[in-house]
Amino acid sequence: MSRGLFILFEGCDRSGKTTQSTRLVQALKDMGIKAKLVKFPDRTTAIGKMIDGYLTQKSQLSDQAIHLLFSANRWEAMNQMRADLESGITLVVDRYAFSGVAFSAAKRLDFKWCKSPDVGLIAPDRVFFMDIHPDDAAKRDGYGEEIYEKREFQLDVRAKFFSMMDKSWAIIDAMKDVDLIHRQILLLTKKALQAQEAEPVPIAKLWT
Ligand code: Z5A
Repeated sequence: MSRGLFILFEGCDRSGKTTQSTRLVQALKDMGIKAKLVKFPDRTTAIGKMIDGYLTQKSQLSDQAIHLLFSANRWEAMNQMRADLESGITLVVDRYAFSGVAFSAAKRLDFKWCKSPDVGLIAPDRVFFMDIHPDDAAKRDGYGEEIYEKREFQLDVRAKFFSMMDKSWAIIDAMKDVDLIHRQILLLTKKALQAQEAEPVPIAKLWT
């Protein structure tokens, strides 16, 4: 049995990551493909609860401490994610280490330092970057409720994402119609699954 793929959604706030990752998982299941949604931060764990307190501005943490908590929140999920991938489940992940680096580097923490705690995590096979200008994101429901949702900061975060892209990334115009985006992403995912079937690639490590 071939392994599952690690499909990642990254992007700025309110860009539609949750909308599209949820729809992709459902579409894959409808096609008979084993798929699971994973979201970071996972606010259900003890570490995740500390992160949630920070994001909703109920507690304060230094920039370094919150950065390391986000990373720890990913590391605590690694064994399960590896087991799922090895058992043939395709993981659709909503935010990951690139968010970690983009947000912390935008706070002026050293870029290399920001990457270091996430070195060796499982690397994604395909990344969909949901691209939206912060001015357009600000018009969407729920924007501005959490600590990072400020225009200049979001512009910097977007630039940091662009600096980390490689050939596994696809830039998706997040201003398009929800159904249209879904069809585009499903097509790209099917291609990635076919490529993996034809020429299997082992699970890789991030930034090694
Ligand atoms: N963070 C970090 O600093 N370090 C890390 O390591 C990680 C994260 C992992 C919480 O993340 C914060 O944590 C986040 C980054 C930081 N910054 N903030 N604030 P989160 O993922 O839990 O929350 P979020 O980034 O704010 O994402 P979100 O609220 O889940 O937004 P989204 O998933 O990208 O969008 P959505 O919920 O699918 O859609 C938002 C709205 O737009 C909703 O009303 C939709 O109906 C609408 N929508 C969606 N698509 C469309 C289209 N195509 N057209 C029109 N309207 C649309």
